[in-house]
Amino acid sequence: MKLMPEEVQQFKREGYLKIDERVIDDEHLAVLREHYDALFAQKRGTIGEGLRNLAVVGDSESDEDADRAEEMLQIMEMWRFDEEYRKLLYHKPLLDIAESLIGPNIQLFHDQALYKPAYHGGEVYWHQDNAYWRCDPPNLVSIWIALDDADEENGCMNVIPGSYSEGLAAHGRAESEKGNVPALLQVDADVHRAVPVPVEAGSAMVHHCMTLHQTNPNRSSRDRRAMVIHYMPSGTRNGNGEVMKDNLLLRGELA
Ligand SMILES: O=C(O)CCC(=O)C(=O)O
Repeated sequence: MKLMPEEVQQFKREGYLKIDERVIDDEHLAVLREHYDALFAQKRGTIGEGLRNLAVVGDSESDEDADRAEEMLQIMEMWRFDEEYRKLLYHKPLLDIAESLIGPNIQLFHDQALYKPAYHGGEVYWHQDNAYWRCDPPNLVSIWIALDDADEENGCMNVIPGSYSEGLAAHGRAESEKGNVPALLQVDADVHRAVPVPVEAGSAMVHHCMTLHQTNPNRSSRDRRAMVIHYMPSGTRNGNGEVMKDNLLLRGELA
């Protein structure tokens, strides 16, 4: 499922792309949903052990006074917990998309499940992924896979087209987490330039690690389950300047 040249051009212009074809069929989607729900159920109540609530308000997620009325739940490194998610890293349609954008030698940076529950799903503030990651060169791409229909009502992605080529914006600490470590970041984005990217279940969008993006709270009656895989060209350096040679090689060769 290599991208067409005009799709690659669109990505190069805008820093994001909605993938028109399904990347996950119905049968596969049912399995991924089942395993996703099972992992979130298993980890409920274990904040700090792989599960985070990015919407928590307070000094820390474990703080007894923290307000957890909103939930923007995250499990990092799903592939380490579940074989179906490990296999997903090697799913051909996804790697073909990544290869079209970053070339044949592809390593995993990391993956994450981002679950915005119905009625009380929290916001993710405007940010560029590389404000967190500080990777060099900043050429990573993320495939954001919808496990439920994601639209403006339940918190689909919003992006600022073209922002990826405008440099790293000055991010501040997000208010919600106050003194918490690791802190969430946020930036004042020009929201007039923002466009929503609704994605149907089983489909995906891809964004560049310098693209400004955000998701709104979910006040709808529908869950918004999503899975994101962050791919990097082999040879990418981390924020300490080290080549990440130990990250999983998903396709091709180590640089
Ligand atoms: O899924 C979300 O709500 C946020 C996604 C995001 O920030 C990302 O994929 O980098």
